Amino acid sequence: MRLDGNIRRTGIFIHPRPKTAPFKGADGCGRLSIPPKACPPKGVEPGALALVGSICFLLLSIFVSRCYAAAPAEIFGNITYVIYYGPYEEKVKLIDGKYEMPGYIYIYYKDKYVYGDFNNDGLRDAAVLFSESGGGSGTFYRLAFLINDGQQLVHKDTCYLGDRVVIYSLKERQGKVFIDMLTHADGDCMAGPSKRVTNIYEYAGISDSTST
Ligand SMILES: [Ca+2]
Repeated sequence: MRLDGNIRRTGIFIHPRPKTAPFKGADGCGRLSIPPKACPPKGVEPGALALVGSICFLLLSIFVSRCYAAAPAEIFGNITYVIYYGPYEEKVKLIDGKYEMPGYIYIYYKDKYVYGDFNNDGLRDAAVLFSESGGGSGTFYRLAFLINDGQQLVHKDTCYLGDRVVIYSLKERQGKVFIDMLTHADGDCMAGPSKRVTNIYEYAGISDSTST
């Protein structure tokens, strides 16, 4: 109570004692300190674990599939092929899918192949599409049979597919190669084949041809 600017003490007020004693720190001095927080136990939700596992599996699958897909291009694009000129033959080694001798010969691996046992010896062989030209307008497509000799694939035989034909796909069935392609009908210009056929080739030559 305020009276004429002075404070008149009417009694002693005692603050009630707190029911809970203040926290004393580790030093026991009674100073307030922040008690260490107890970390809640950490755990991984089963759903999160499954998601991480799925992502890892997907990434691994992509990696493996790319490695598997890249291998044939590296093999068939860096192998020695035998090229024929009438009675002559020449061995050329492709590097990164090509062999170029300007003004003379150009060989390209065409990124199509199929595996199979083409000589029936139990070892897996390959049939590979490549093109050949001398720098003019002609582009001659050939199917190379690469026979497994037990250690490596060796170019042993070649089937001529045509000049400026269009190759859609190669498939293997019972040791033969089925090629879905466009070849020339009567009246077609060389740059515009229009006749769609499935030709069947086997090691040592063409065996059949059917129009589709
Ligand atoms: Ca074989």
